[in-house]
Amino acid sequence: MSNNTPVASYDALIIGAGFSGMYQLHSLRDRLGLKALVLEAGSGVGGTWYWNRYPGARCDSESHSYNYTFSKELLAEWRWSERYPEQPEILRYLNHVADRFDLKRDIRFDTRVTGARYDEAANLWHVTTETGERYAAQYLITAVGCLSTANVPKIPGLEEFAGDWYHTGQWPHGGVDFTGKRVGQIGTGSTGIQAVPVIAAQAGHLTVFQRTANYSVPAHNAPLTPEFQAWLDSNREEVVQTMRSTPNGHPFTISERKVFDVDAEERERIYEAAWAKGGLQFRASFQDLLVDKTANDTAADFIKRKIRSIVKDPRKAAILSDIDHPYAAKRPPIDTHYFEAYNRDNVDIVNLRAEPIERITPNGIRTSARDYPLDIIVFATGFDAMTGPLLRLNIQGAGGRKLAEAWEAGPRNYLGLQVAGFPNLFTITGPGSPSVLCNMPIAIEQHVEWITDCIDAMRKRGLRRIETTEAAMDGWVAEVNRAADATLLPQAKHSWYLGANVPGKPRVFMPYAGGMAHYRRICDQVAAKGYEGFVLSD
Ligand code: N01
Repeated sequence: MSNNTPVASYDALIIGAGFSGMYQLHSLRDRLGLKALVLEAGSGVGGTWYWNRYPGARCDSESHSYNYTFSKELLAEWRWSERYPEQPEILRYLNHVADRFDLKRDIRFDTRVTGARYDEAANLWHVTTETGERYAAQYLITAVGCLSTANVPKIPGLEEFAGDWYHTGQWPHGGVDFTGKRVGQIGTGSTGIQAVPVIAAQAGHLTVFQRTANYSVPAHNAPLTPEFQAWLDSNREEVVQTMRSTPNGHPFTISERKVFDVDAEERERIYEAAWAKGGLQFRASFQDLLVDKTANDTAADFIKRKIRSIVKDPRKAAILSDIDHPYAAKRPPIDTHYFEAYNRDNVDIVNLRAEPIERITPNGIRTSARDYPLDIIVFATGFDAMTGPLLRLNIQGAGGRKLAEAWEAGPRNYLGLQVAGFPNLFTITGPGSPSVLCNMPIAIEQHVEWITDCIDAMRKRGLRRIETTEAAMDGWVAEVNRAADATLLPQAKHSWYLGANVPGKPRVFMPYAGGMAHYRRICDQVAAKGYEGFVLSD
């Protein structure tokens, strides 16, 4: 990059044009009248939904809850077609929003941020891009999502593989033709579980390489009926209120009953009904599923029995139901005929706990037991979650301190929103906020609105700089740990919530498990007390 490149100046720069960045742009530009610009690596809006085009990609939140709620008109005019929205439909929705609010004129596409440096003297953030552009702004807001840095495991030999390989989070826009191919898929998280039945239906043969067996509950996806739409039209306000008042931001409430309030027969009936209904609300059947291991065991046992009853081959059933963590301690997937796919003759499963992958050869995957010849390898291996997308921006705060240094032992911040030493930098759905433990649009809207209100309050008071303190961060990190330790979530040792899926990453429970509604109250109180825990100056 040449230093002669002119610097384009803004009040605020936003990185990423997904759900967060789009709403942040709308809020700062159209509500506060700021000069704001979004820098986006992709060629279109959508973020997660721009990149994740793998077979079967669909949201696990129900469609009528997976949208913005800030505009009544927008809510009323958009019609989802199915119970769970498919990736192309979500992308159409986000394009509709971008066009409706005329956002694209202030988004620079094909612009990947490669560095951001805070200039103390000028109180400005300087941002550089892969294409050599230079930008400056008073506020820098990251809207990069929690799951946008693909994790391709460093398996020896990948570069020698003679076939094709793909990561689900960087899927080719033209799709992949699996017809007649021998496909190997590594990974059985939410993504892998969505992809298996769709790939299986097309491929000659599919071998699934499973390291950690996983629970899944049927999604029971179906077209939305006119009756449901009519109900939604007359109950929209209540649905939004429910989403804003529950711990997880979904449009259903968590039952108040506990597992052992009912006898075994009644419990079985409740689980059967939840299974028949399908979806993420299975975990809302009882209030203590995520805090009491003995209670959780009853749900875990129910699902394991379901797996064994669906999967006909006892060997495959044993591998799939040998699950080592409490139900929902890892993000619980929902599926469309996932376990049923293993009843097909062209689908097999390999237990990597018994025969680990040794290397990739030109012809396929070699485990400690044998070679699996393959034409295509699909990495459904997840993401360097939460911290990965932030760290790869190469952010340097006051005194040139790198975010990577500040977070060497894991993410430390205040409210998931700010890091001491990085003034005027806000991280939407950063680690330490409810984010991935919540229906994302609800978490995103709360952060965007809080940041917007904060900047508005500063401007009204003639203030230009906001920075959190080490003490505030210490207190918040303790609260994040307390909230996680009050649940069974840290018990899943192979969870990306803990960073355990990326070798060498510090093991820290990253999202805030205290619940979205509680978190919202904390943030509101902080603001009401004049932004307690932050130092504001001019
Ligand atoms: O990723 P994951 P994902 N060798 O990290 C395995 C969201 N999402 O893309 O468990 C062998 O969950 C890994 O094994 P293990 C959702 O929040 C949302 O599926 O680490 N295997 C695991 O099986 C979700 O939680 C929707 O032992 C390796 C898998 O790969 C998040 O995205 C839809 C390996 C990775 O699972 C991430 O899901 C889909 C290795 N070296 C996803 N490395 C919605 O509906 C990793 N694995 C909104």
